[in-house]
Amino acid sequence: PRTTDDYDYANYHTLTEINSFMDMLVQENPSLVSKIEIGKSYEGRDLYVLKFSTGGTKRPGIWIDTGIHAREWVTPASGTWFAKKIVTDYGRDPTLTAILDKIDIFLELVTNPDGYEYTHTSNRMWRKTRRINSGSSCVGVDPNRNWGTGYGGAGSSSNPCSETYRGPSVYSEPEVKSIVDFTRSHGNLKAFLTIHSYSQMLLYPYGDTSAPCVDEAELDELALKAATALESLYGTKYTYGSTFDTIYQASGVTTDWAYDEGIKYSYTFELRDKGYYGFILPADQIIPTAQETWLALMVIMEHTKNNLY
Ligand code: PAY
Ligand code: ZN
Repeated sequence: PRTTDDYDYANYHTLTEINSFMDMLVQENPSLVSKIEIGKSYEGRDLYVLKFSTGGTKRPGIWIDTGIHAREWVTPASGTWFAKKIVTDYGRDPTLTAILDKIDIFLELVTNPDGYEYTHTSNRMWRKTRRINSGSSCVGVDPNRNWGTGYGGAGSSSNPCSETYRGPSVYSEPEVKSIVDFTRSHGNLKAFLTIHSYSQMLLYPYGDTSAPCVDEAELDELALKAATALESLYGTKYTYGSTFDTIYQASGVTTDWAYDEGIKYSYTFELRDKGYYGFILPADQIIPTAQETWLALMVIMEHTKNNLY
């Protein structure tokens, strides 16, 4: 494709194709979209974040990441669709326009590029980063067990061969550390939305403990509204609640960290399906998945805009 209008949103794409999508989007919408490099992956690939901003200085921000787990292909595919949706709807859809007139959106499409590339070249079911672990023949760290809150606890593994290996130390993965550094230097993120698949769930803190977070009532009510909006389009049913109560104990996860950094609206999405196809979701479900998820994202983003803190 030579423009983002020609891009095939209904199919899965390689890292190279997604990178060229980002460049086209920036080129076509220079006053709305820019591309930031927040660091480099373990294997040296650039970590890119799309910034959607209509101006201002240090406006409040909303973070969205997709593709932190390599095999969860529907997530970067949906993220790409979200990016196009934002540039299409800004100035046309009043709700999105009002959000972007106050808030910047940061979108990292391929948060684990080494792993993503590996799922295209070698092993479609790869989850982790591609770190070489000293003293082990097993490769990779789970980038969703490597964050500072609850790091090392139950619900993560010290075994490099495990799919939930937490890594040699907290923030050891450059893919994670780059987001930590970006978030802290920005200092004004108000929502942090990390997108996974599969399970059809909307999860909020905590994952490492059954103790409720202090904002649980508000996060739960907002999750209900977001899940209701999502379901309204195609009837896709989500369950929601804390990670601990809803899926399982998981420690060192993104949302627990983001929440404890002071970012109240911190959620993990688990997109389609509930396990029939699992990670190998057929490509004809990409656009419907993105469309329904967008409705939930809009609910959370609008609530964030109306409840800045
Ligand atoms: O961040 O809420 C969280 C933790 C839950 C996810 C995790 O284990 O990292 C859930 C799994 C994921 O998306 O990675 C669920 C999928 C189906 C899996 O790999 O088990
Ligand atoms: Zn995941």
